[in-house]
Amino acid sequence: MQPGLFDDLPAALPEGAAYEDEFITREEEAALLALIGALPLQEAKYKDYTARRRVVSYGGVFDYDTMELKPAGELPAELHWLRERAARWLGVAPTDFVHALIAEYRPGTPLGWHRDVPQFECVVGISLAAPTRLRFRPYRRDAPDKVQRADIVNVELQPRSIYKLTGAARWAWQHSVPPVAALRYSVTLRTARGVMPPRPR
Ligand SMILES: O=C(O)CCC(=O)C(=O)O
Repeated sequence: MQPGLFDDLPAALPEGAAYEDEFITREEEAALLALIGALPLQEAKYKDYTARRRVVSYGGVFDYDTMELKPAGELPAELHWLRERAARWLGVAPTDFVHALIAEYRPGTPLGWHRDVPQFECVVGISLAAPTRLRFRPYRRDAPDKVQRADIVNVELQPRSIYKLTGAARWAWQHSVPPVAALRYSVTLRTARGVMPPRPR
């Protein structure tokens, strides 16, 4: 069984997903939290809906009104080491990560069921501060909410851990985060559509 999975839930993550604890040290986590505290996080907008999640994007920002990727600033230099380490872990070049999103989840903040926008391919996520669950359900285009409870797969995201969503986990499953119990942050990095590791890891 992969570390971090709940004992009473299905053992296997969807194909193309992986999870690893202690990807960064406590000191690195503290430095990232201090850095994030100084970044211009804003409540995310999805058309008419303003989410409770506060975010800042680098390398591109997805405009949900036009459904297009618009330009955004470069990833701050203080985050390059994290991008490099995550790239090594995934098996791509650091600059293959063309997008970064830093997200803050204040207590009670959820992230609804979704697949990431199709402009991107692989997703990796590094978790900071409080733990939470990442939930997966098979993506059914015809009836997204008709998924059986038994089909839902959960992984507990510990602070300092990393996960990846590639292949089927990325395209054939949706994911969500239930309302968090305590303040949590994530740094997610995305490759451009079609850019993936040469061999599955
Ligand atoms: O916070 C996380 O780890 C999940 C992020 C996510 O799914 C997203 O930003 O699309």
